[in-house]
Amino acid sequence: MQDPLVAGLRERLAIAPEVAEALRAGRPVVALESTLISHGLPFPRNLEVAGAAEAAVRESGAVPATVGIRDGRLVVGLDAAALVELATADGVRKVARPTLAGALAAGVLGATTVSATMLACAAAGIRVFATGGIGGVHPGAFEPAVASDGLRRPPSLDVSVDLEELARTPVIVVCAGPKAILDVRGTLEVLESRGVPVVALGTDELPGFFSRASGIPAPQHVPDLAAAADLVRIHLALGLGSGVLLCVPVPAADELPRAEAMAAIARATADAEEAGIHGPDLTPWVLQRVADLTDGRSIRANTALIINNASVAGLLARAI
Ligand code: PSU
Ligand code: MN
Repeated sequence: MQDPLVAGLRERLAIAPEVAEALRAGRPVVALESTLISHGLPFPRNLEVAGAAEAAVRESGAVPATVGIRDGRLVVGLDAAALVELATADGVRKVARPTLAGALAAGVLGATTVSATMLACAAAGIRVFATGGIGGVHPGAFEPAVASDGLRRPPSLDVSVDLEELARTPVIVVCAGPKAILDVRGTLEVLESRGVPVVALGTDELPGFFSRASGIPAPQHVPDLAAAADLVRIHLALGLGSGVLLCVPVPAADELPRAEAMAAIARATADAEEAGIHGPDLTPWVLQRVADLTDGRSIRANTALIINNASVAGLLARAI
């Protein structure tokens, strides 16, 4: 990222004292996003996960910094009261790169997605960030969909700005793979075109978000954390400008069997089309529908993978 951009963003940061001190001393810091709290998981699970992800980062020996927006500032290191507000308030704004200035101007409470959280990381000097899954290419983004009324809908062109951010901001994003509700192959193609390394940890298959497997070979893989840290260090040192997507499988005990996940996702995606859900509302709507269709088992997987990613990110931040 260009320095003038970071400088402008830096003026908008409010960094918590503990995080600022750790950054000054060169101690490891892991950023966490807040859209999964406000839009990705239901209360009270969302609040539990927010706390558990921070605790997992600490147990790994790093300082957690959950990112959000309030009073015209990008807050890096939200306090407990702010986390409660994000988890419970109605109408929290979902803020990404295109809506960042609007949310800052309005002075509203906002939750940052992967793209906005990466921007905060770049400005604050945080190199490692943990989330659940990234946004990507939605099914039907590039091909016309046939709706149940028999009418052909034009391609939606719905590609998450998360992919653009990974292409232009040098931050390491630890996730459990692109969210399985996406066109995962299409998402990998866009990431490759845009120069983003996608690296699976401890498996040669791309992790499938709710399930450990996706049936898709990982573009790159490393056997362990030390190897991941080497790759990441070299990537950052090359100055290529892009981020890295490190994909970690959901813990085996908490995964959703792949067949069950795929069936629920297919149904939820069709229901979203039927209900006319589009744009930024689509991801939260489909995740909620998948949760209903699996009697909450998807939420158990989603919760476990977020906490596991936070823990791995903490270890990675220490290793680099
Ligand atoms: N990870 C989760 N649940 C979520 C998200 C990530 O486990 O809800 C959020 C992230 O903030 C991601 C966003 O950036 O979903 C993608 O939204 P969209 O498809 O509208 O770009
Ligand atoms: Mn979208």
